[in-house]
Amino acid sequence: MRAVTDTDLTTETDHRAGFVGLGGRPNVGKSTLLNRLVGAKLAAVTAKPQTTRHRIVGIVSRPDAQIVFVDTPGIHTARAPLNTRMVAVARQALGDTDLRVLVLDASRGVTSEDRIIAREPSLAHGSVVAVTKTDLVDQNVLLHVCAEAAALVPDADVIPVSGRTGDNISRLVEVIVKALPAGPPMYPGDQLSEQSERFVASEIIREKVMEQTREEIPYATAVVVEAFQEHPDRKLLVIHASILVERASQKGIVIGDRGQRIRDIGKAARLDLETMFGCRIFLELHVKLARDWSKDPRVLRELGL
Ligand SMILES: Nc1nc2c(ncn2[C@@H]2O[C@H](COP(=O)(O)OP(=O)(O)OP(=O)(O)O)[C@@H](O)[C@H]2O)c(=O)[nH]1
Ligand SMILES: [Mg+2]
Repeated sequence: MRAVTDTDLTTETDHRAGFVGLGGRPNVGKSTLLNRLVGAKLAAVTAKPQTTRHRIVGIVSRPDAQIVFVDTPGIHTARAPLNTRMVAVARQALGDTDLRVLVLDASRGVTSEDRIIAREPSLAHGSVVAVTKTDLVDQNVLLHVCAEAAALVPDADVIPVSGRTGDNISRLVEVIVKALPAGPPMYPGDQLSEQSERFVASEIIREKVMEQTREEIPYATAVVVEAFQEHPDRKLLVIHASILVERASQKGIVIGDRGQRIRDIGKAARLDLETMFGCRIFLELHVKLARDWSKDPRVLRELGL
């Protein structure tokens, strides 16, 4: 035991900490916002809706506050088992936060889906609305969307931001910090996320698969890291990953003509993995038929869903 000093008392009463959920419809820019807020690429981002499938944590630590951001899958009307699980993950993750940020897309305005989602129990009592993608609209449109957002969630702080350019992000952070409960940090100050390196690697690869395929393929694929071997002194990481497909016909599409597509996916993923892990990467990708994996509770569980 040790004597309580003035410094301890100041720290305990002034420090704020909490979990802050980022929720909203698919494709509004939640993951881009998470990556920008944390200053690291933790979540996969693609132009296609329903990119995020898991709860993704990103931690911001400062002397006066620790904000644990929780990125979530987009909430949508889900019928298929994978989608149902994604929406359940989003609701559960948002429900377990201290503060929720409803994310809206300035370039789309407030849509009927946004109106339904704003009333979700998991997002209700959200006192902050982030209207993102402000770089895509002019000032008049932005004012209009912010007014609609304010009417949608009365008493909320409506903050226009751009996840892409970083515009007004510091204002969003200040508003969030003010709304957090007092409390000590929950994670070590240098911890950025909760996800394992294997998971981060699988998401980087999945992002490239989703970006480089079309129609049903982005939704019929998943990535499993089979091996993740760090060489001594960490100059090289050897990663073996399987890209799961649901049907035999999808295998050839992912592999591409004479293997071109899988090579492109591998190259793009390797470059991002090297940046992420700060070392050379040897990446081996393998396309594996896991028939109807997205409907199989066992596989979904293995994928953490
Ligand atoms: N111009 C612009 N584009 C953005 C911004 N934020 C996100 N985007 C783009 O919008 C698309 C969707 O972004 P995500 O961050 O993946 O959106 P999300 O809400 O996480 O989507 P889901 O994971 O599918 O729910 C991508 O093409 C992003 O590059 C922004 O501030 N400005
Ligand atoms: Mg996302």
